[in-house]
Order: sequence, then C-alpha cells, then structure tokens
Amino acid sequence: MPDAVTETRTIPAPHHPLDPLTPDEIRRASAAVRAAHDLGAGMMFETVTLSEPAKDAVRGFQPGRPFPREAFVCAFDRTSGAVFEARVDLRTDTVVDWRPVPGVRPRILIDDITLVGEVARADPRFRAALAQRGITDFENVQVDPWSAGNYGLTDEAGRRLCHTFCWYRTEKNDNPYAHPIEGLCAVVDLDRAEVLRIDDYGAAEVPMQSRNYAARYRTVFRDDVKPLEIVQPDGPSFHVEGNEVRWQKWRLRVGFNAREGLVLHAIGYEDAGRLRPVLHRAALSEMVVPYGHPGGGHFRKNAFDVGEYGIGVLANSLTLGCDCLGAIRYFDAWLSDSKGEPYCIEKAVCLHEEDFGILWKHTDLFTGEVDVRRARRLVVSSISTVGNYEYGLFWYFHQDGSIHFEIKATGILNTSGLKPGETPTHGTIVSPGVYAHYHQHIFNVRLDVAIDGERNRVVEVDTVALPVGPDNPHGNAFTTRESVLKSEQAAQRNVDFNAARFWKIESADSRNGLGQPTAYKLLPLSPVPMFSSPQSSVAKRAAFMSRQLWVTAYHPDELHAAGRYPNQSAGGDGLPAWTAADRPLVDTDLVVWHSFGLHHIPRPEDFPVQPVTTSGFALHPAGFFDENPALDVPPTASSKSCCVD
Ligand SMILES: [Cu+2]
Repeated sequence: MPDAVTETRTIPAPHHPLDPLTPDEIRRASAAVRAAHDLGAGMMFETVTLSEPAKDAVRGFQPGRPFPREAFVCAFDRTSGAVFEARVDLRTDTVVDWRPVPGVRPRILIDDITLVGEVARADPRFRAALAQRGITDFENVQVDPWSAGNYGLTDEAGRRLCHTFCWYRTEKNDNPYAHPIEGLCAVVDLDRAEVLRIDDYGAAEVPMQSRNYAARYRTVFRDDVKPLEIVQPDGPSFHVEGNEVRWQKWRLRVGFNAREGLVLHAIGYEDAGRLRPVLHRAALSEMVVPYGHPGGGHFRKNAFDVGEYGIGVLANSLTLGCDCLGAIRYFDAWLSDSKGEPYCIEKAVCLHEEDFGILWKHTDLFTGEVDVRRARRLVVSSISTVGNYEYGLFWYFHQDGSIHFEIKATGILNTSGLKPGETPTHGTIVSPGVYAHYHQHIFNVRLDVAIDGERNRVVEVDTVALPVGPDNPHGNAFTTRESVLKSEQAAQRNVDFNAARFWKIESADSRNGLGQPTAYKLLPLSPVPMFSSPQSSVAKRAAFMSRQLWVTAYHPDELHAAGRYPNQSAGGDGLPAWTAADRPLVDTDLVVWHSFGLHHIPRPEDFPVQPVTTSGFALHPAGFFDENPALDVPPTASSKSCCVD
C-alpha cells in the first residue's frame, strides 16, 4: 500500500512573488481586463497567468512584506481575430498595459478541441467523404485537432484554424488509432465554427483489427508479480512551505502555468550555511514533433505542444499508487478558462523521493574494507496528455549536486492507413494496414542559469587527440580545448561526438578551493539531428531544433524558443530573432537553451500503447564543489552492514 499523502492542496494565497496566480487573482485579472477593454461577445482569454516579477523584486522579497504582483493576460476577439496583451496590477486591479499584437494567432484552446470534432462531423462534405469510405455512423469518428501550421495557402490566410486527421472507434472505449481513416482531412475555421475545406487525398480501407491495451480488454495477466511496497515510515525527507521545497541541501520553488506546465524557480544548493544559486528558472520552453511522411495531409503534422496547445493545460490529475508511489506531496494547478474564470487541475504536480541505487562505493582491495552509500533523488514531475501521446516532465535532484531532466514519452503512436500499393518507406507497419510514420520529438528547455550569481559565461569543452610526435611518442595523449562562447551567433552549437563535447556554465566571480571557476556542465544526453529541410515550413518555425545549444543574454520577455505565438506562425520568431542582435555573452546574465529529443522510428512494440521512452539532459557540478559533495550522506540502516567503520 502506498503511504498516505502528506498534503494535497496548494495554499490559495500568494506568499511569494513567484507563486502562481491564485483563483481569486485569475478572476480579478480577467475582470479588470474585461472592465477596461471589453471585446464583446467574442472575447476569449487565451492566458491569465503570473507576470513574473523582475529578479530584483524576487531577491528583495522579505516574508510578510508586500510584494509586486502582476498578471499577464492574452485575450482575443474571435469575431475579428484581433489579439491583445495586457498586464494587470493585482494590488489595484488596474490594467497597466494593453496592446494589440497584430498578425498572430493565440493557442488552440480546450474549447476548440471539442468544437473541431463537432463541426467536422456535422459537415455534409465530411460526411460524404466518410460515406465513400463505408462509414455512416459518424458519431464513432474521432477527429483529432492538429495545429494547422503555415503553408502559405491563400484561403487559410487570416483565419484561426485547425487541421485534422480522423479515426474510427468500434465502441466507446476502443483504441481508435488501430482504425485510421486515411486521406481525409478537414480544415476547420475555429472562429466561424465551420469547415473551411475538405482535403481528400484518396481513401484506403479502414483497418478493423482491434488493438486494445486497456485492462478491460485483457483476460490474461502474468501471475508472478508480487507486491513491491515503498515504505517511508517517518515520512519524506522534504519540507514544503507554500511552493517552496527544501530537500536536504536543495532549495527550489514549484511553479506552473498553462503553457509551459511545470516551472521551477530559484534552484539553489545550501553549502556550509550559504545558499548558492544554480538556476533562476527552468522550464520546457517549446517542443515540436515533425513527421517525415510527405504525402496526404501528413506533411502538416508537426505539433508544437507547448506553444500551440499548452502542455500545462493538458496536465493530468495524478493518482497515488499509479502515477506516483511513496510519500507524496501534490501541487494543484490553477489555470484560466476561455472566459477568464479559474479552474483547478488537482494534483497536477507530484513531489516525492525515490531510491536511486548506489550513490558511491569503494572496496579497499587490500584491506577488504567496504564503504557504500545508497542514493536517493527528489522528483518533481507532471504528466500531460496531448492527443494520442503522453509526455511526462521529470526533474530530478541528486545528492551529489547534479540535476537531471527527463521527458517520458508514452501513449499511443499516431497512425495512418497504408494506401493500396503504398510502399512503407516513411514509417513502420504496426498492425495490418496500420502505418506509424517516422517522426521526432524535439524539446527545448530554457535554463535561466545563475551559477553562484548572475554573472556567468558558457565554455565549450572539446576533447582532442594529439598527433603522434615528440610530445606524444606513444600516441596515447589527449587533452581538452576550451572555447568561451562570446556572443549569441557564436553560441549556436551542436554536439560533436568525435570531440565528446559538453558545455560548462562558469561563474565569473566565484572560485572553488582549487582556484577554478565554480561551474556546472551541461551534458547533452539525447541530442537529435534535424531531418526537416532548412527550407521547410517547420524548420523555419522551429529553428530551435537546428542547434542543440543556444545561449542568449537574459531578457525577461524571451521565454519561448519559437516565440510567444508559434500557432500558424510563418517562422523566424524566438531564438533566431533574438540572437540576430548577437549580444555579448561573457560574464553577464545568461540564458542557456538546450534542444534534445527522441528520434522515433516506431517499432511494433510501440503499439498499441507505447512503453515509456526517455530523453533528457544532465547538469553536473564541475568545480562547483571542491570534492564529492555527497561524502556526508549517512549510511542507511540497510547499508550499514555493508560498511566497515
Ligand atoms: Cu514518437
């Protein structure tokens, strides 16, 4: 049995400048905007979220003292398509900034997701195309709303759209992705609630073999799985106050918003009584899933699940004993609906500890003395369902000072029907007639670094084999070459396998006891090359995927790697636009952006539900400490017997 939940509700009052907006603040912010700038019956709220305070305000915060509090609001008028941004001072409930944002599209909203299917299924042209495919029970057709991208089509210009693909369910709980309805795409105008166009690329027979994974469909389970219980009789080792988490020497704050989902702030390490900053802010900034099939409507499949849908909006309510084991602290997420009203995703974020094997060990070969420590890690996680896929966002904090970020991808492959006579050159057949296209999941994480303070530099470290010669007569010599990345253009870098390349983020002001700059190294554990042509629409819109490393000079408005409004964007926003200025990067306040991901050539084993596949990166202290910082981790009761004192 899992241990009891320690606490489930987030305290509904802001205690710190970085706390997410409370339900009352969401309501007051949208009311203030509506009172000052009512857009009428077509007014929709894309976002009502914390306008994060300046770093000075965070640093100057003193508990119990008043602090600045502002909301960022994005609203639009669905009758005209006009988009506006506002800032609301929540101390006075007044709109302090209101500006139109021309030429952009807001995110696809929850309202749109249900609307798209209803509109498509009711359209006579869509019904006729289904009937041609032998389907007349239209209520069993699932229509997935996909972001439309931007392909320069004149009839799509100026509209807020979804592109769609559809599947068939034989019954309510059937896995529809076993039954793709190939070649039929409706383009839906979200604001007019009508089908703009039907793109019929030609039918294929709908595969009808059921491929269900849910327990309700299984009669046989393996019978040799005995209970494995996580027991923490004295409770967890973390302490939570509001949104602040203290775990051993780590300190951090948990945040959450509709777009990025889980956001961590003020990550620091307590070292000899001194709190040493590591990261000011860390979050998944953007992601894109480009598919590699050129035909049908499939060239349009490249969802930006953060910026186009909001990975936070799509977060699950987590369940003890299923998603999370042990002594758990959950955080609820309060978001705004399209009317500006608050709603809660209960238990959206899970905080817990995990056993993590061996922390360190040595057996003295000559005396036989053994010393070993068990490792545990602190896990802060959330899981979002984006259509057919699930993405788990997992931040891990380790006792040796390292941080690890992992994305767990699971859920169901996006499928299509194999056309008659089609050679499967862009995907894998995972069921008779069912084709899962090659694709990638490329993520970009934004790391507002603060290694021992704001003044940092990024150093690229390559390992170089030295030529055989007088200084290397045996050919065994290799050394490292370090290059400071001096400006934003020079800091657009890729991994180099042959150089075992990594990047160090160094403090300009702090040195360890050995005289070295204190630093963390970014280890790119899951680099993926881009396979989309640089000329393609998706490559222009998701330029972040072309480089594994970008570094920018800190600017508070630069949060999203593909820009604030990637939905239907033409491209060029975000990192390529900001770095065009080629700002200097040495010994200043920096933001490190790391692109990584999953290169997904589907396997039959990924269907009908995909086992978790992981990708991520690590931040390891590299001279941040003078020695292994985990020497003081005590032997656990179970490992004491392995240690000779
Ligand atoms: Cu995939």
